[in-house]
Amino acid sequence: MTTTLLATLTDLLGPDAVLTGDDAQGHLTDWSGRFTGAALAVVRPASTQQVADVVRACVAAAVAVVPQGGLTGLVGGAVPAPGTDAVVVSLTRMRRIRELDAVAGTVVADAGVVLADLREAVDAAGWQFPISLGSEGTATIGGIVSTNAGGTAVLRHGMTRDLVLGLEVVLPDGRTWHGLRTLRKDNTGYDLKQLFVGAEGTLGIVTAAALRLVPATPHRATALVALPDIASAVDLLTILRTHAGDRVTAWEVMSHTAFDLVLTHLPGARSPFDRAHAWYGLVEIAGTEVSVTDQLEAALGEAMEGPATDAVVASAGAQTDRLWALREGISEAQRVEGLSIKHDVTLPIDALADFVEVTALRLDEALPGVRLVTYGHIGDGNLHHNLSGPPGDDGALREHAAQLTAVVYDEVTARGGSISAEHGVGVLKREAVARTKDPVEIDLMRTVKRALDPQGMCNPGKVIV
Ligand code: S2G
Ligand code: ZN
Repeated sequence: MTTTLLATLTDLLGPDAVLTGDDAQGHLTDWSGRFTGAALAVVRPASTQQVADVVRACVAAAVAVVPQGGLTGLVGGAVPAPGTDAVVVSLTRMRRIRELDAVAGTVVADAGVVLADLREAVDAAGWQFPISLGSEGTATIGGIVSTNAGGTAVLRHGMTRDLVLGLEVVLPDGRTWHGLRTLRKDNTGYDLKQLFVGAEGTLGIVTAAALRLVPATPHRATALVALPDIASAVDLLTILRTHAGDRVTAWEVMSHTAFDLVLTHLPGARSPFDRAHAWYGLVEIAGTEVSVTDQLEAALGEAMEGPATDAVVASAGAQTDRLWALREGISEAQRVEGLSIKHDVTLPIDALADFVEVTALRLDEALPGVRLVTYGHIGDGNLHHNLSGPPGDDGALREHAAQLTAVVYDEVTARGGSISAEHGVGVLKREAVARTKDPVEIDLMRTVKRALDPQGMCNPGKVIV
């Protein structure tokens, strides 16, 4: 069966677009480095028609397909699950921006378009596509749609889900759903596109997306704020909004542990403050008027009377970039430091401070010296409550990983939070989601999966058990 399928795929796509053996290796481990799969082949179709042809061939051979974009995921969602025979379908050859409507503020892009390239093309047309990720130089449009990616501007513009107007999807039976409408209003039945956003390729292969753009905000005012604790970051969100309303585009928080890792590992990184602080916040206010700087300074003036202990306002582009690099460098800095146990969680905003305090105690009981590399999108209630081992002791962290994660998820669930805010479920969180989510919700998700993919063709072993 395998050789017949490989021959069919090669006939369909040409030999250069069917990778096996060593040629396929670069497609089999995701960004986290924790998940490596095995594939019968990795194929690189050049069109939606070719994707549909591949799916039909795999259906005939009863071999599953695993859709793949830039492979920047962290939960094993885009590589074959352990023990599954599959063909990886990489969308990275499909990189056309099909249409950009600078009047309506919409864009239609192939799944393989790199996020940074889309953002650049849209900027040039006087708009912006506001999904901003550290991995945007590699992440693809199909990938951010399939994982419902978030990033640092969710506070103002929402997640990818909020920006999708229509989709083109190759379904598990090989049919293509041509749903690339850019209409703002279309109330003609179920909102089918939302089934596929965040489904991680388990209901079909997203081959293109029609996306909503937002007006450009050329004036950005950015500041790094020193804080005594995370509760102050929550208090400051109210002050920022009082002064700048919906122009508050980002409000990111970092523990000193996270901040210090960046100072250690990011070449040229240095703190703008003359002493260390317990927590740091990065705020960005953006708009069409220069007054955003006045609004930021007024907000910081009030903040210095209360929750803030110091603040530095970026005076120009280069300093803005340096402040953002302190935040965007955390993920890489923690990777350089060693093993990172990641917890991408959401909590009610008023529960964040208590969650951090209680988990710090419980985690240190479980593994004395464990380091909380906590940072994230405070306005969304989303923390990356990532753990590094006691200095130089990744072994102890690896040994206690399951116990430490159980503590974090236990405290999240107890506060009505979510154990996956923006990174999705993949392989990593499938069991935990099945354990913690409402059984009716699990049953509904299984019903949808059975209805759309009765043969279990698309991305088996991911998202739902
Ligand atoms: C971020 C990146 C993933 C991680 O930087 O906001 O989503 O936790 C994270 O390393
Ligand atoms: Zn994040």
